Amino acid sequence: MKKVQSTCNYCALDCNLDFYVENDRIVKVVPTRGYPVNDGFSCIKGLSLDKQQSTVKPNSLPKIRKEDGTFEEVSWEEGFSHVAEKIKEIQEKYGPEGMAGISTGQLTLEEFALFGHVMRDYLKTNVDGNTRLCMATAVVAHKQSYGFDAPGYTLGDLELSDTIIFIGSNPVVAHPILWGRVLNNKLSEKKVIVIDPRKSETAENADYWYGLKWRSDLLLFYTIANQLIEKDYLDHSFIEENTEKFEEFKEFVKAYTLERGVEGTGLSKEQILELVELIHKGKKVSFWWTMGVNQGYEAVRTAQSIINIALMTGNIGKPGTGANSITGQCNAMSSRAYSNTAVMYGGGDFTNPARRARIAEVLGVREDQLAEKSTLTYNQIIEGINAGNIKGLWILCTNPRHSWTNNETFAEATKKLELFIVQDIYDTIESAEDCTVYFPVVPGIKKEGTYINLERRLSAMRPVLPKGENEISDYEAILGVGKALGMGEQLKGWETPKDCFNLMRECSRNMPCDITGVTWEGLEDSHGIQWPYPEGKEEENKADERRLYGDGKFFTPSKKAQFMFEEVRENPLPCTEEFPMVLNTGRGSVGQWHTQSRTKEVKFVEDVSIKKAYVYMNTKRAKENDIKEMDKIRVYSVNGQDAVFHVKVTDNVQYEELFAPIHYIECNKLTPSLYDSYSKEPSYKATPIRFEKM
Ligand SMILES: Nc1nc2c(c(=O)[nH]1)N[C@H]1C(S)=C(S)[C@@H](COP(=O)(O)OP(=O)(O)OC[C@H]3O[C@@H](n4cnc5c(=O)[nH]c(N)nc54)[C@H](O)[C@@H]3O)O[C@H]1N2
Ligand SMILES: Nc1nc2c(c(=O)[nH]1)N[C@H]1C(S)=C(S)[C@@H](COP(=O)(O)OP(=O)(O)OC[C@H]3O[C@@H](n4cnc5c(=O)[nH]c(N)nc54)[C@H](O)[C@@H]3O)O[C@H]1N2
Ligand code: SF4
Ligand SMILES: [Mo]
Repeated sequence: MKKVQSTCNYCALDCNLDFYVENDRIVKVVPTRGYPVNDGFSCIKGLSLDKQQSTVKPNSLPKIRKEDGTFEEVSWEEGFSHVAEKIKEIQEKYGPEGMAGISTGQLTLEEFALFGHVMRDYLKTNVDGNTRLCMATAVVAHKQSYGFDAPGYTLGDLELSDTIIFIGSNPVVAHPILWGRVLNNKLSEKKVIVIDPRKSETAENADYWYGLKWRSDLLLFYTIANQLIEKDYLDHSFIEENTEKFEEFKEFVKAYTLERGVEGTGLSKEQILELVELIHKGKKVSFWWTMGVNQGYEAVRTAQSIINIALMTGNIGKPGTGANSITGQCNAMSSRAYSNTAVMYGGGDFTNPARRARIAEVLGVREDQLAEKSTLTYNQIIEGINAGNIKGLWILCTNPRHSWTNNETFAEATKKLELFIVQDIYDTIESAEDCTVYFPVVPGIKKEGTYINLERRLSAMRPVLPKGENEISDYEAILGVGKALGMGEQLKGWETPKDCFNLMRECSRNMPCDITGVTWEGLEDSHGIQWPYPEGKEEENKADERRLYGDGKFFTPSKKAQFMFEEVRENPLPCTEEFPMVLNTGRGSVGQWHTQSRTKEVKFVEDVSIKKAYVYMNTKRAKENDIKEMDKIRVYSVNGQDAVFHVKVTDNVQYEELFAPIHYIECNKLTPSLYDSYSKEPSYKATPIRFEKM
């Protein structure tokens, strides 16, 4: 029996798994013992990866839609030349930006690096990622506060922290192995605190739950900051030596009185003061945030209000501390630095002359052969299609017809496209319904490449099974189109994922995310390697777990972290008499993954999960409306849409709230086209609604 160690390509933990293979069949999946992230454990999704060998159709060929609307199967060569011709035609007719792409945080580093090269460098088009729906807020917050998009923690910090505060984060469901690390923490003084309007599965298992009013986190953290200052619960020397703009911040938060905090957050004075004391008394306080923070209309400032608290109390860079953003998708961290979308390979702006020169040198091209600017954002791409300016779209490893906010606007957009390429492992996804070309590619178990997890750890994906006849990977599909487009010399050095990895390593040299010491072979069967890992410094970086900011130095020009703040804004989409309640949305269960295209891989879940869209409703509200478990309601949204849901009755959501799992397409039919002003991440979590019993 052969054993192959590879990476789980669902969530951002990037657990490593040992696949045992006999006669080209996976017979057993065992979480890798001794791997620092998941040491012999994993969740049900990782354990089910072997199911891909039967759920993904083997030996599929590309499909092109004919005039009569039916599909014709063609060879890969025909598929590539058809797509290349269509792209050229569109760019001739509508200009380079008449074509666009949507990338992902779930492919390998090498795959979206190549996609970015073909689409952005060569075709001069726009490509944004589904990471925009997810991590864009944290990216902008990090860049402004720390000077680089560099989450500094290591997962071991969860085991060392005496006060662990989760904000808008539900790891019991969304990051079970991370929650396992919390359980590993045996400190007698350990306290787990959850800040979430909903009594989530994590809140149910925490020591403290603060069920604040939705979208009031920014107000809460400014109120807390003001209290910490008034009580002088500060780390003065850290503030003095390692931060800037504290005095301005101090003045600014004076207006955020306890009374104002109580009124706006719905928490009591005692609750807020208790939280202040918990933060003060903790010796190693860590803050962990996820989508409850990232997906709002003032999300960047909210993330930074958490960073500010960590900075002013000196809870950063030391064991068990940090203002820590938890990433969602398995490779969002690679996508952020290596997709050539918002920043250049390895980080740095498209307008930075030194970076342009360096990247051109590494890729062996002229500077004018590199993308000239940061991409249009996801919302601008969809709006561009609907306005008739963009006529071609290529999406890979994402299902926006379901996951995009106000998702009927995506359905409307795709009908206007002359070329719509969908590249996926399942042709049954909602987004494929209107595609003009479908590219079937092999799943993770047949691919090779690199993943970077939430704590900056690189790990290897290696083929567990061989590819069958006609079967190709995402990398090969993108390369095929690049060649058909006539990229020629510009693809030199990109022949294989390993070649691409070596280019990306060079692009990272001397950047905060330097990975020049990592080698393709060195990553295999390893414990993974956290960046930075520069060449020549392997010995001093050999520890399995490393964190950033231990020396109090950040990546800004002054090396000091910045206090970033701005007045709390009035909610642009408040509840009204017509829409008096809010729709909260998020992950439903451990086994369900986003748009559920992959749920069939998790057989136990597929068998038991609810097939129809549902919402959670507060018991009192249900009683008042004579609604019983699994009754149907119609929910009307402020965006003008409505949809039918079954009801599950619970005390864990607020009276004014419904909570919809995102795994059903109805959910995002109702979410609005509202974004954070800086990150352009959708505000998915608080849509004004009303409902009607059916
Ligand atoms: N099983 C499973 N695991 C997953 C995923 C999956 O689809 N399925 N997806 C992965 C991905 S890509 C991501 S990004 C992560 C997401 O991981 P999480 O962000 O942890 O999950 P969510 O359920 O989206 O949202 C977390 C919480 O935010 C809360 N929230 C809503 N509004 C507010 C608010 O105003 N303030 C505060 N403080 N909280 C609020 C919600 O009630 C919810 O409990 O999960 C990853 N893991
Ligand atoms: N209301 C609301 N909406 C949300 C969120 C929310 O909290 N609330 N969360 C948002 C977030 S954080 C995220 S990350 C997005 C996720 O949204 P999506 O990215 O649209 O969701 P997925 O279902 O993960 O889509 C991944 C697709 O890739 C395919 N796939 C799997 N493996 C491969 C492969 O190797 N190659 C290729 N080419 N395809 C593959 C799968 O079949 C699937 O169709 O949803 C966002 N939408
Ligand atoms: S916790 Fe995340 S990475 Fe680990 S097995 Fe589960 S889905 Fe995969
Ligand atoms: Mo995500």
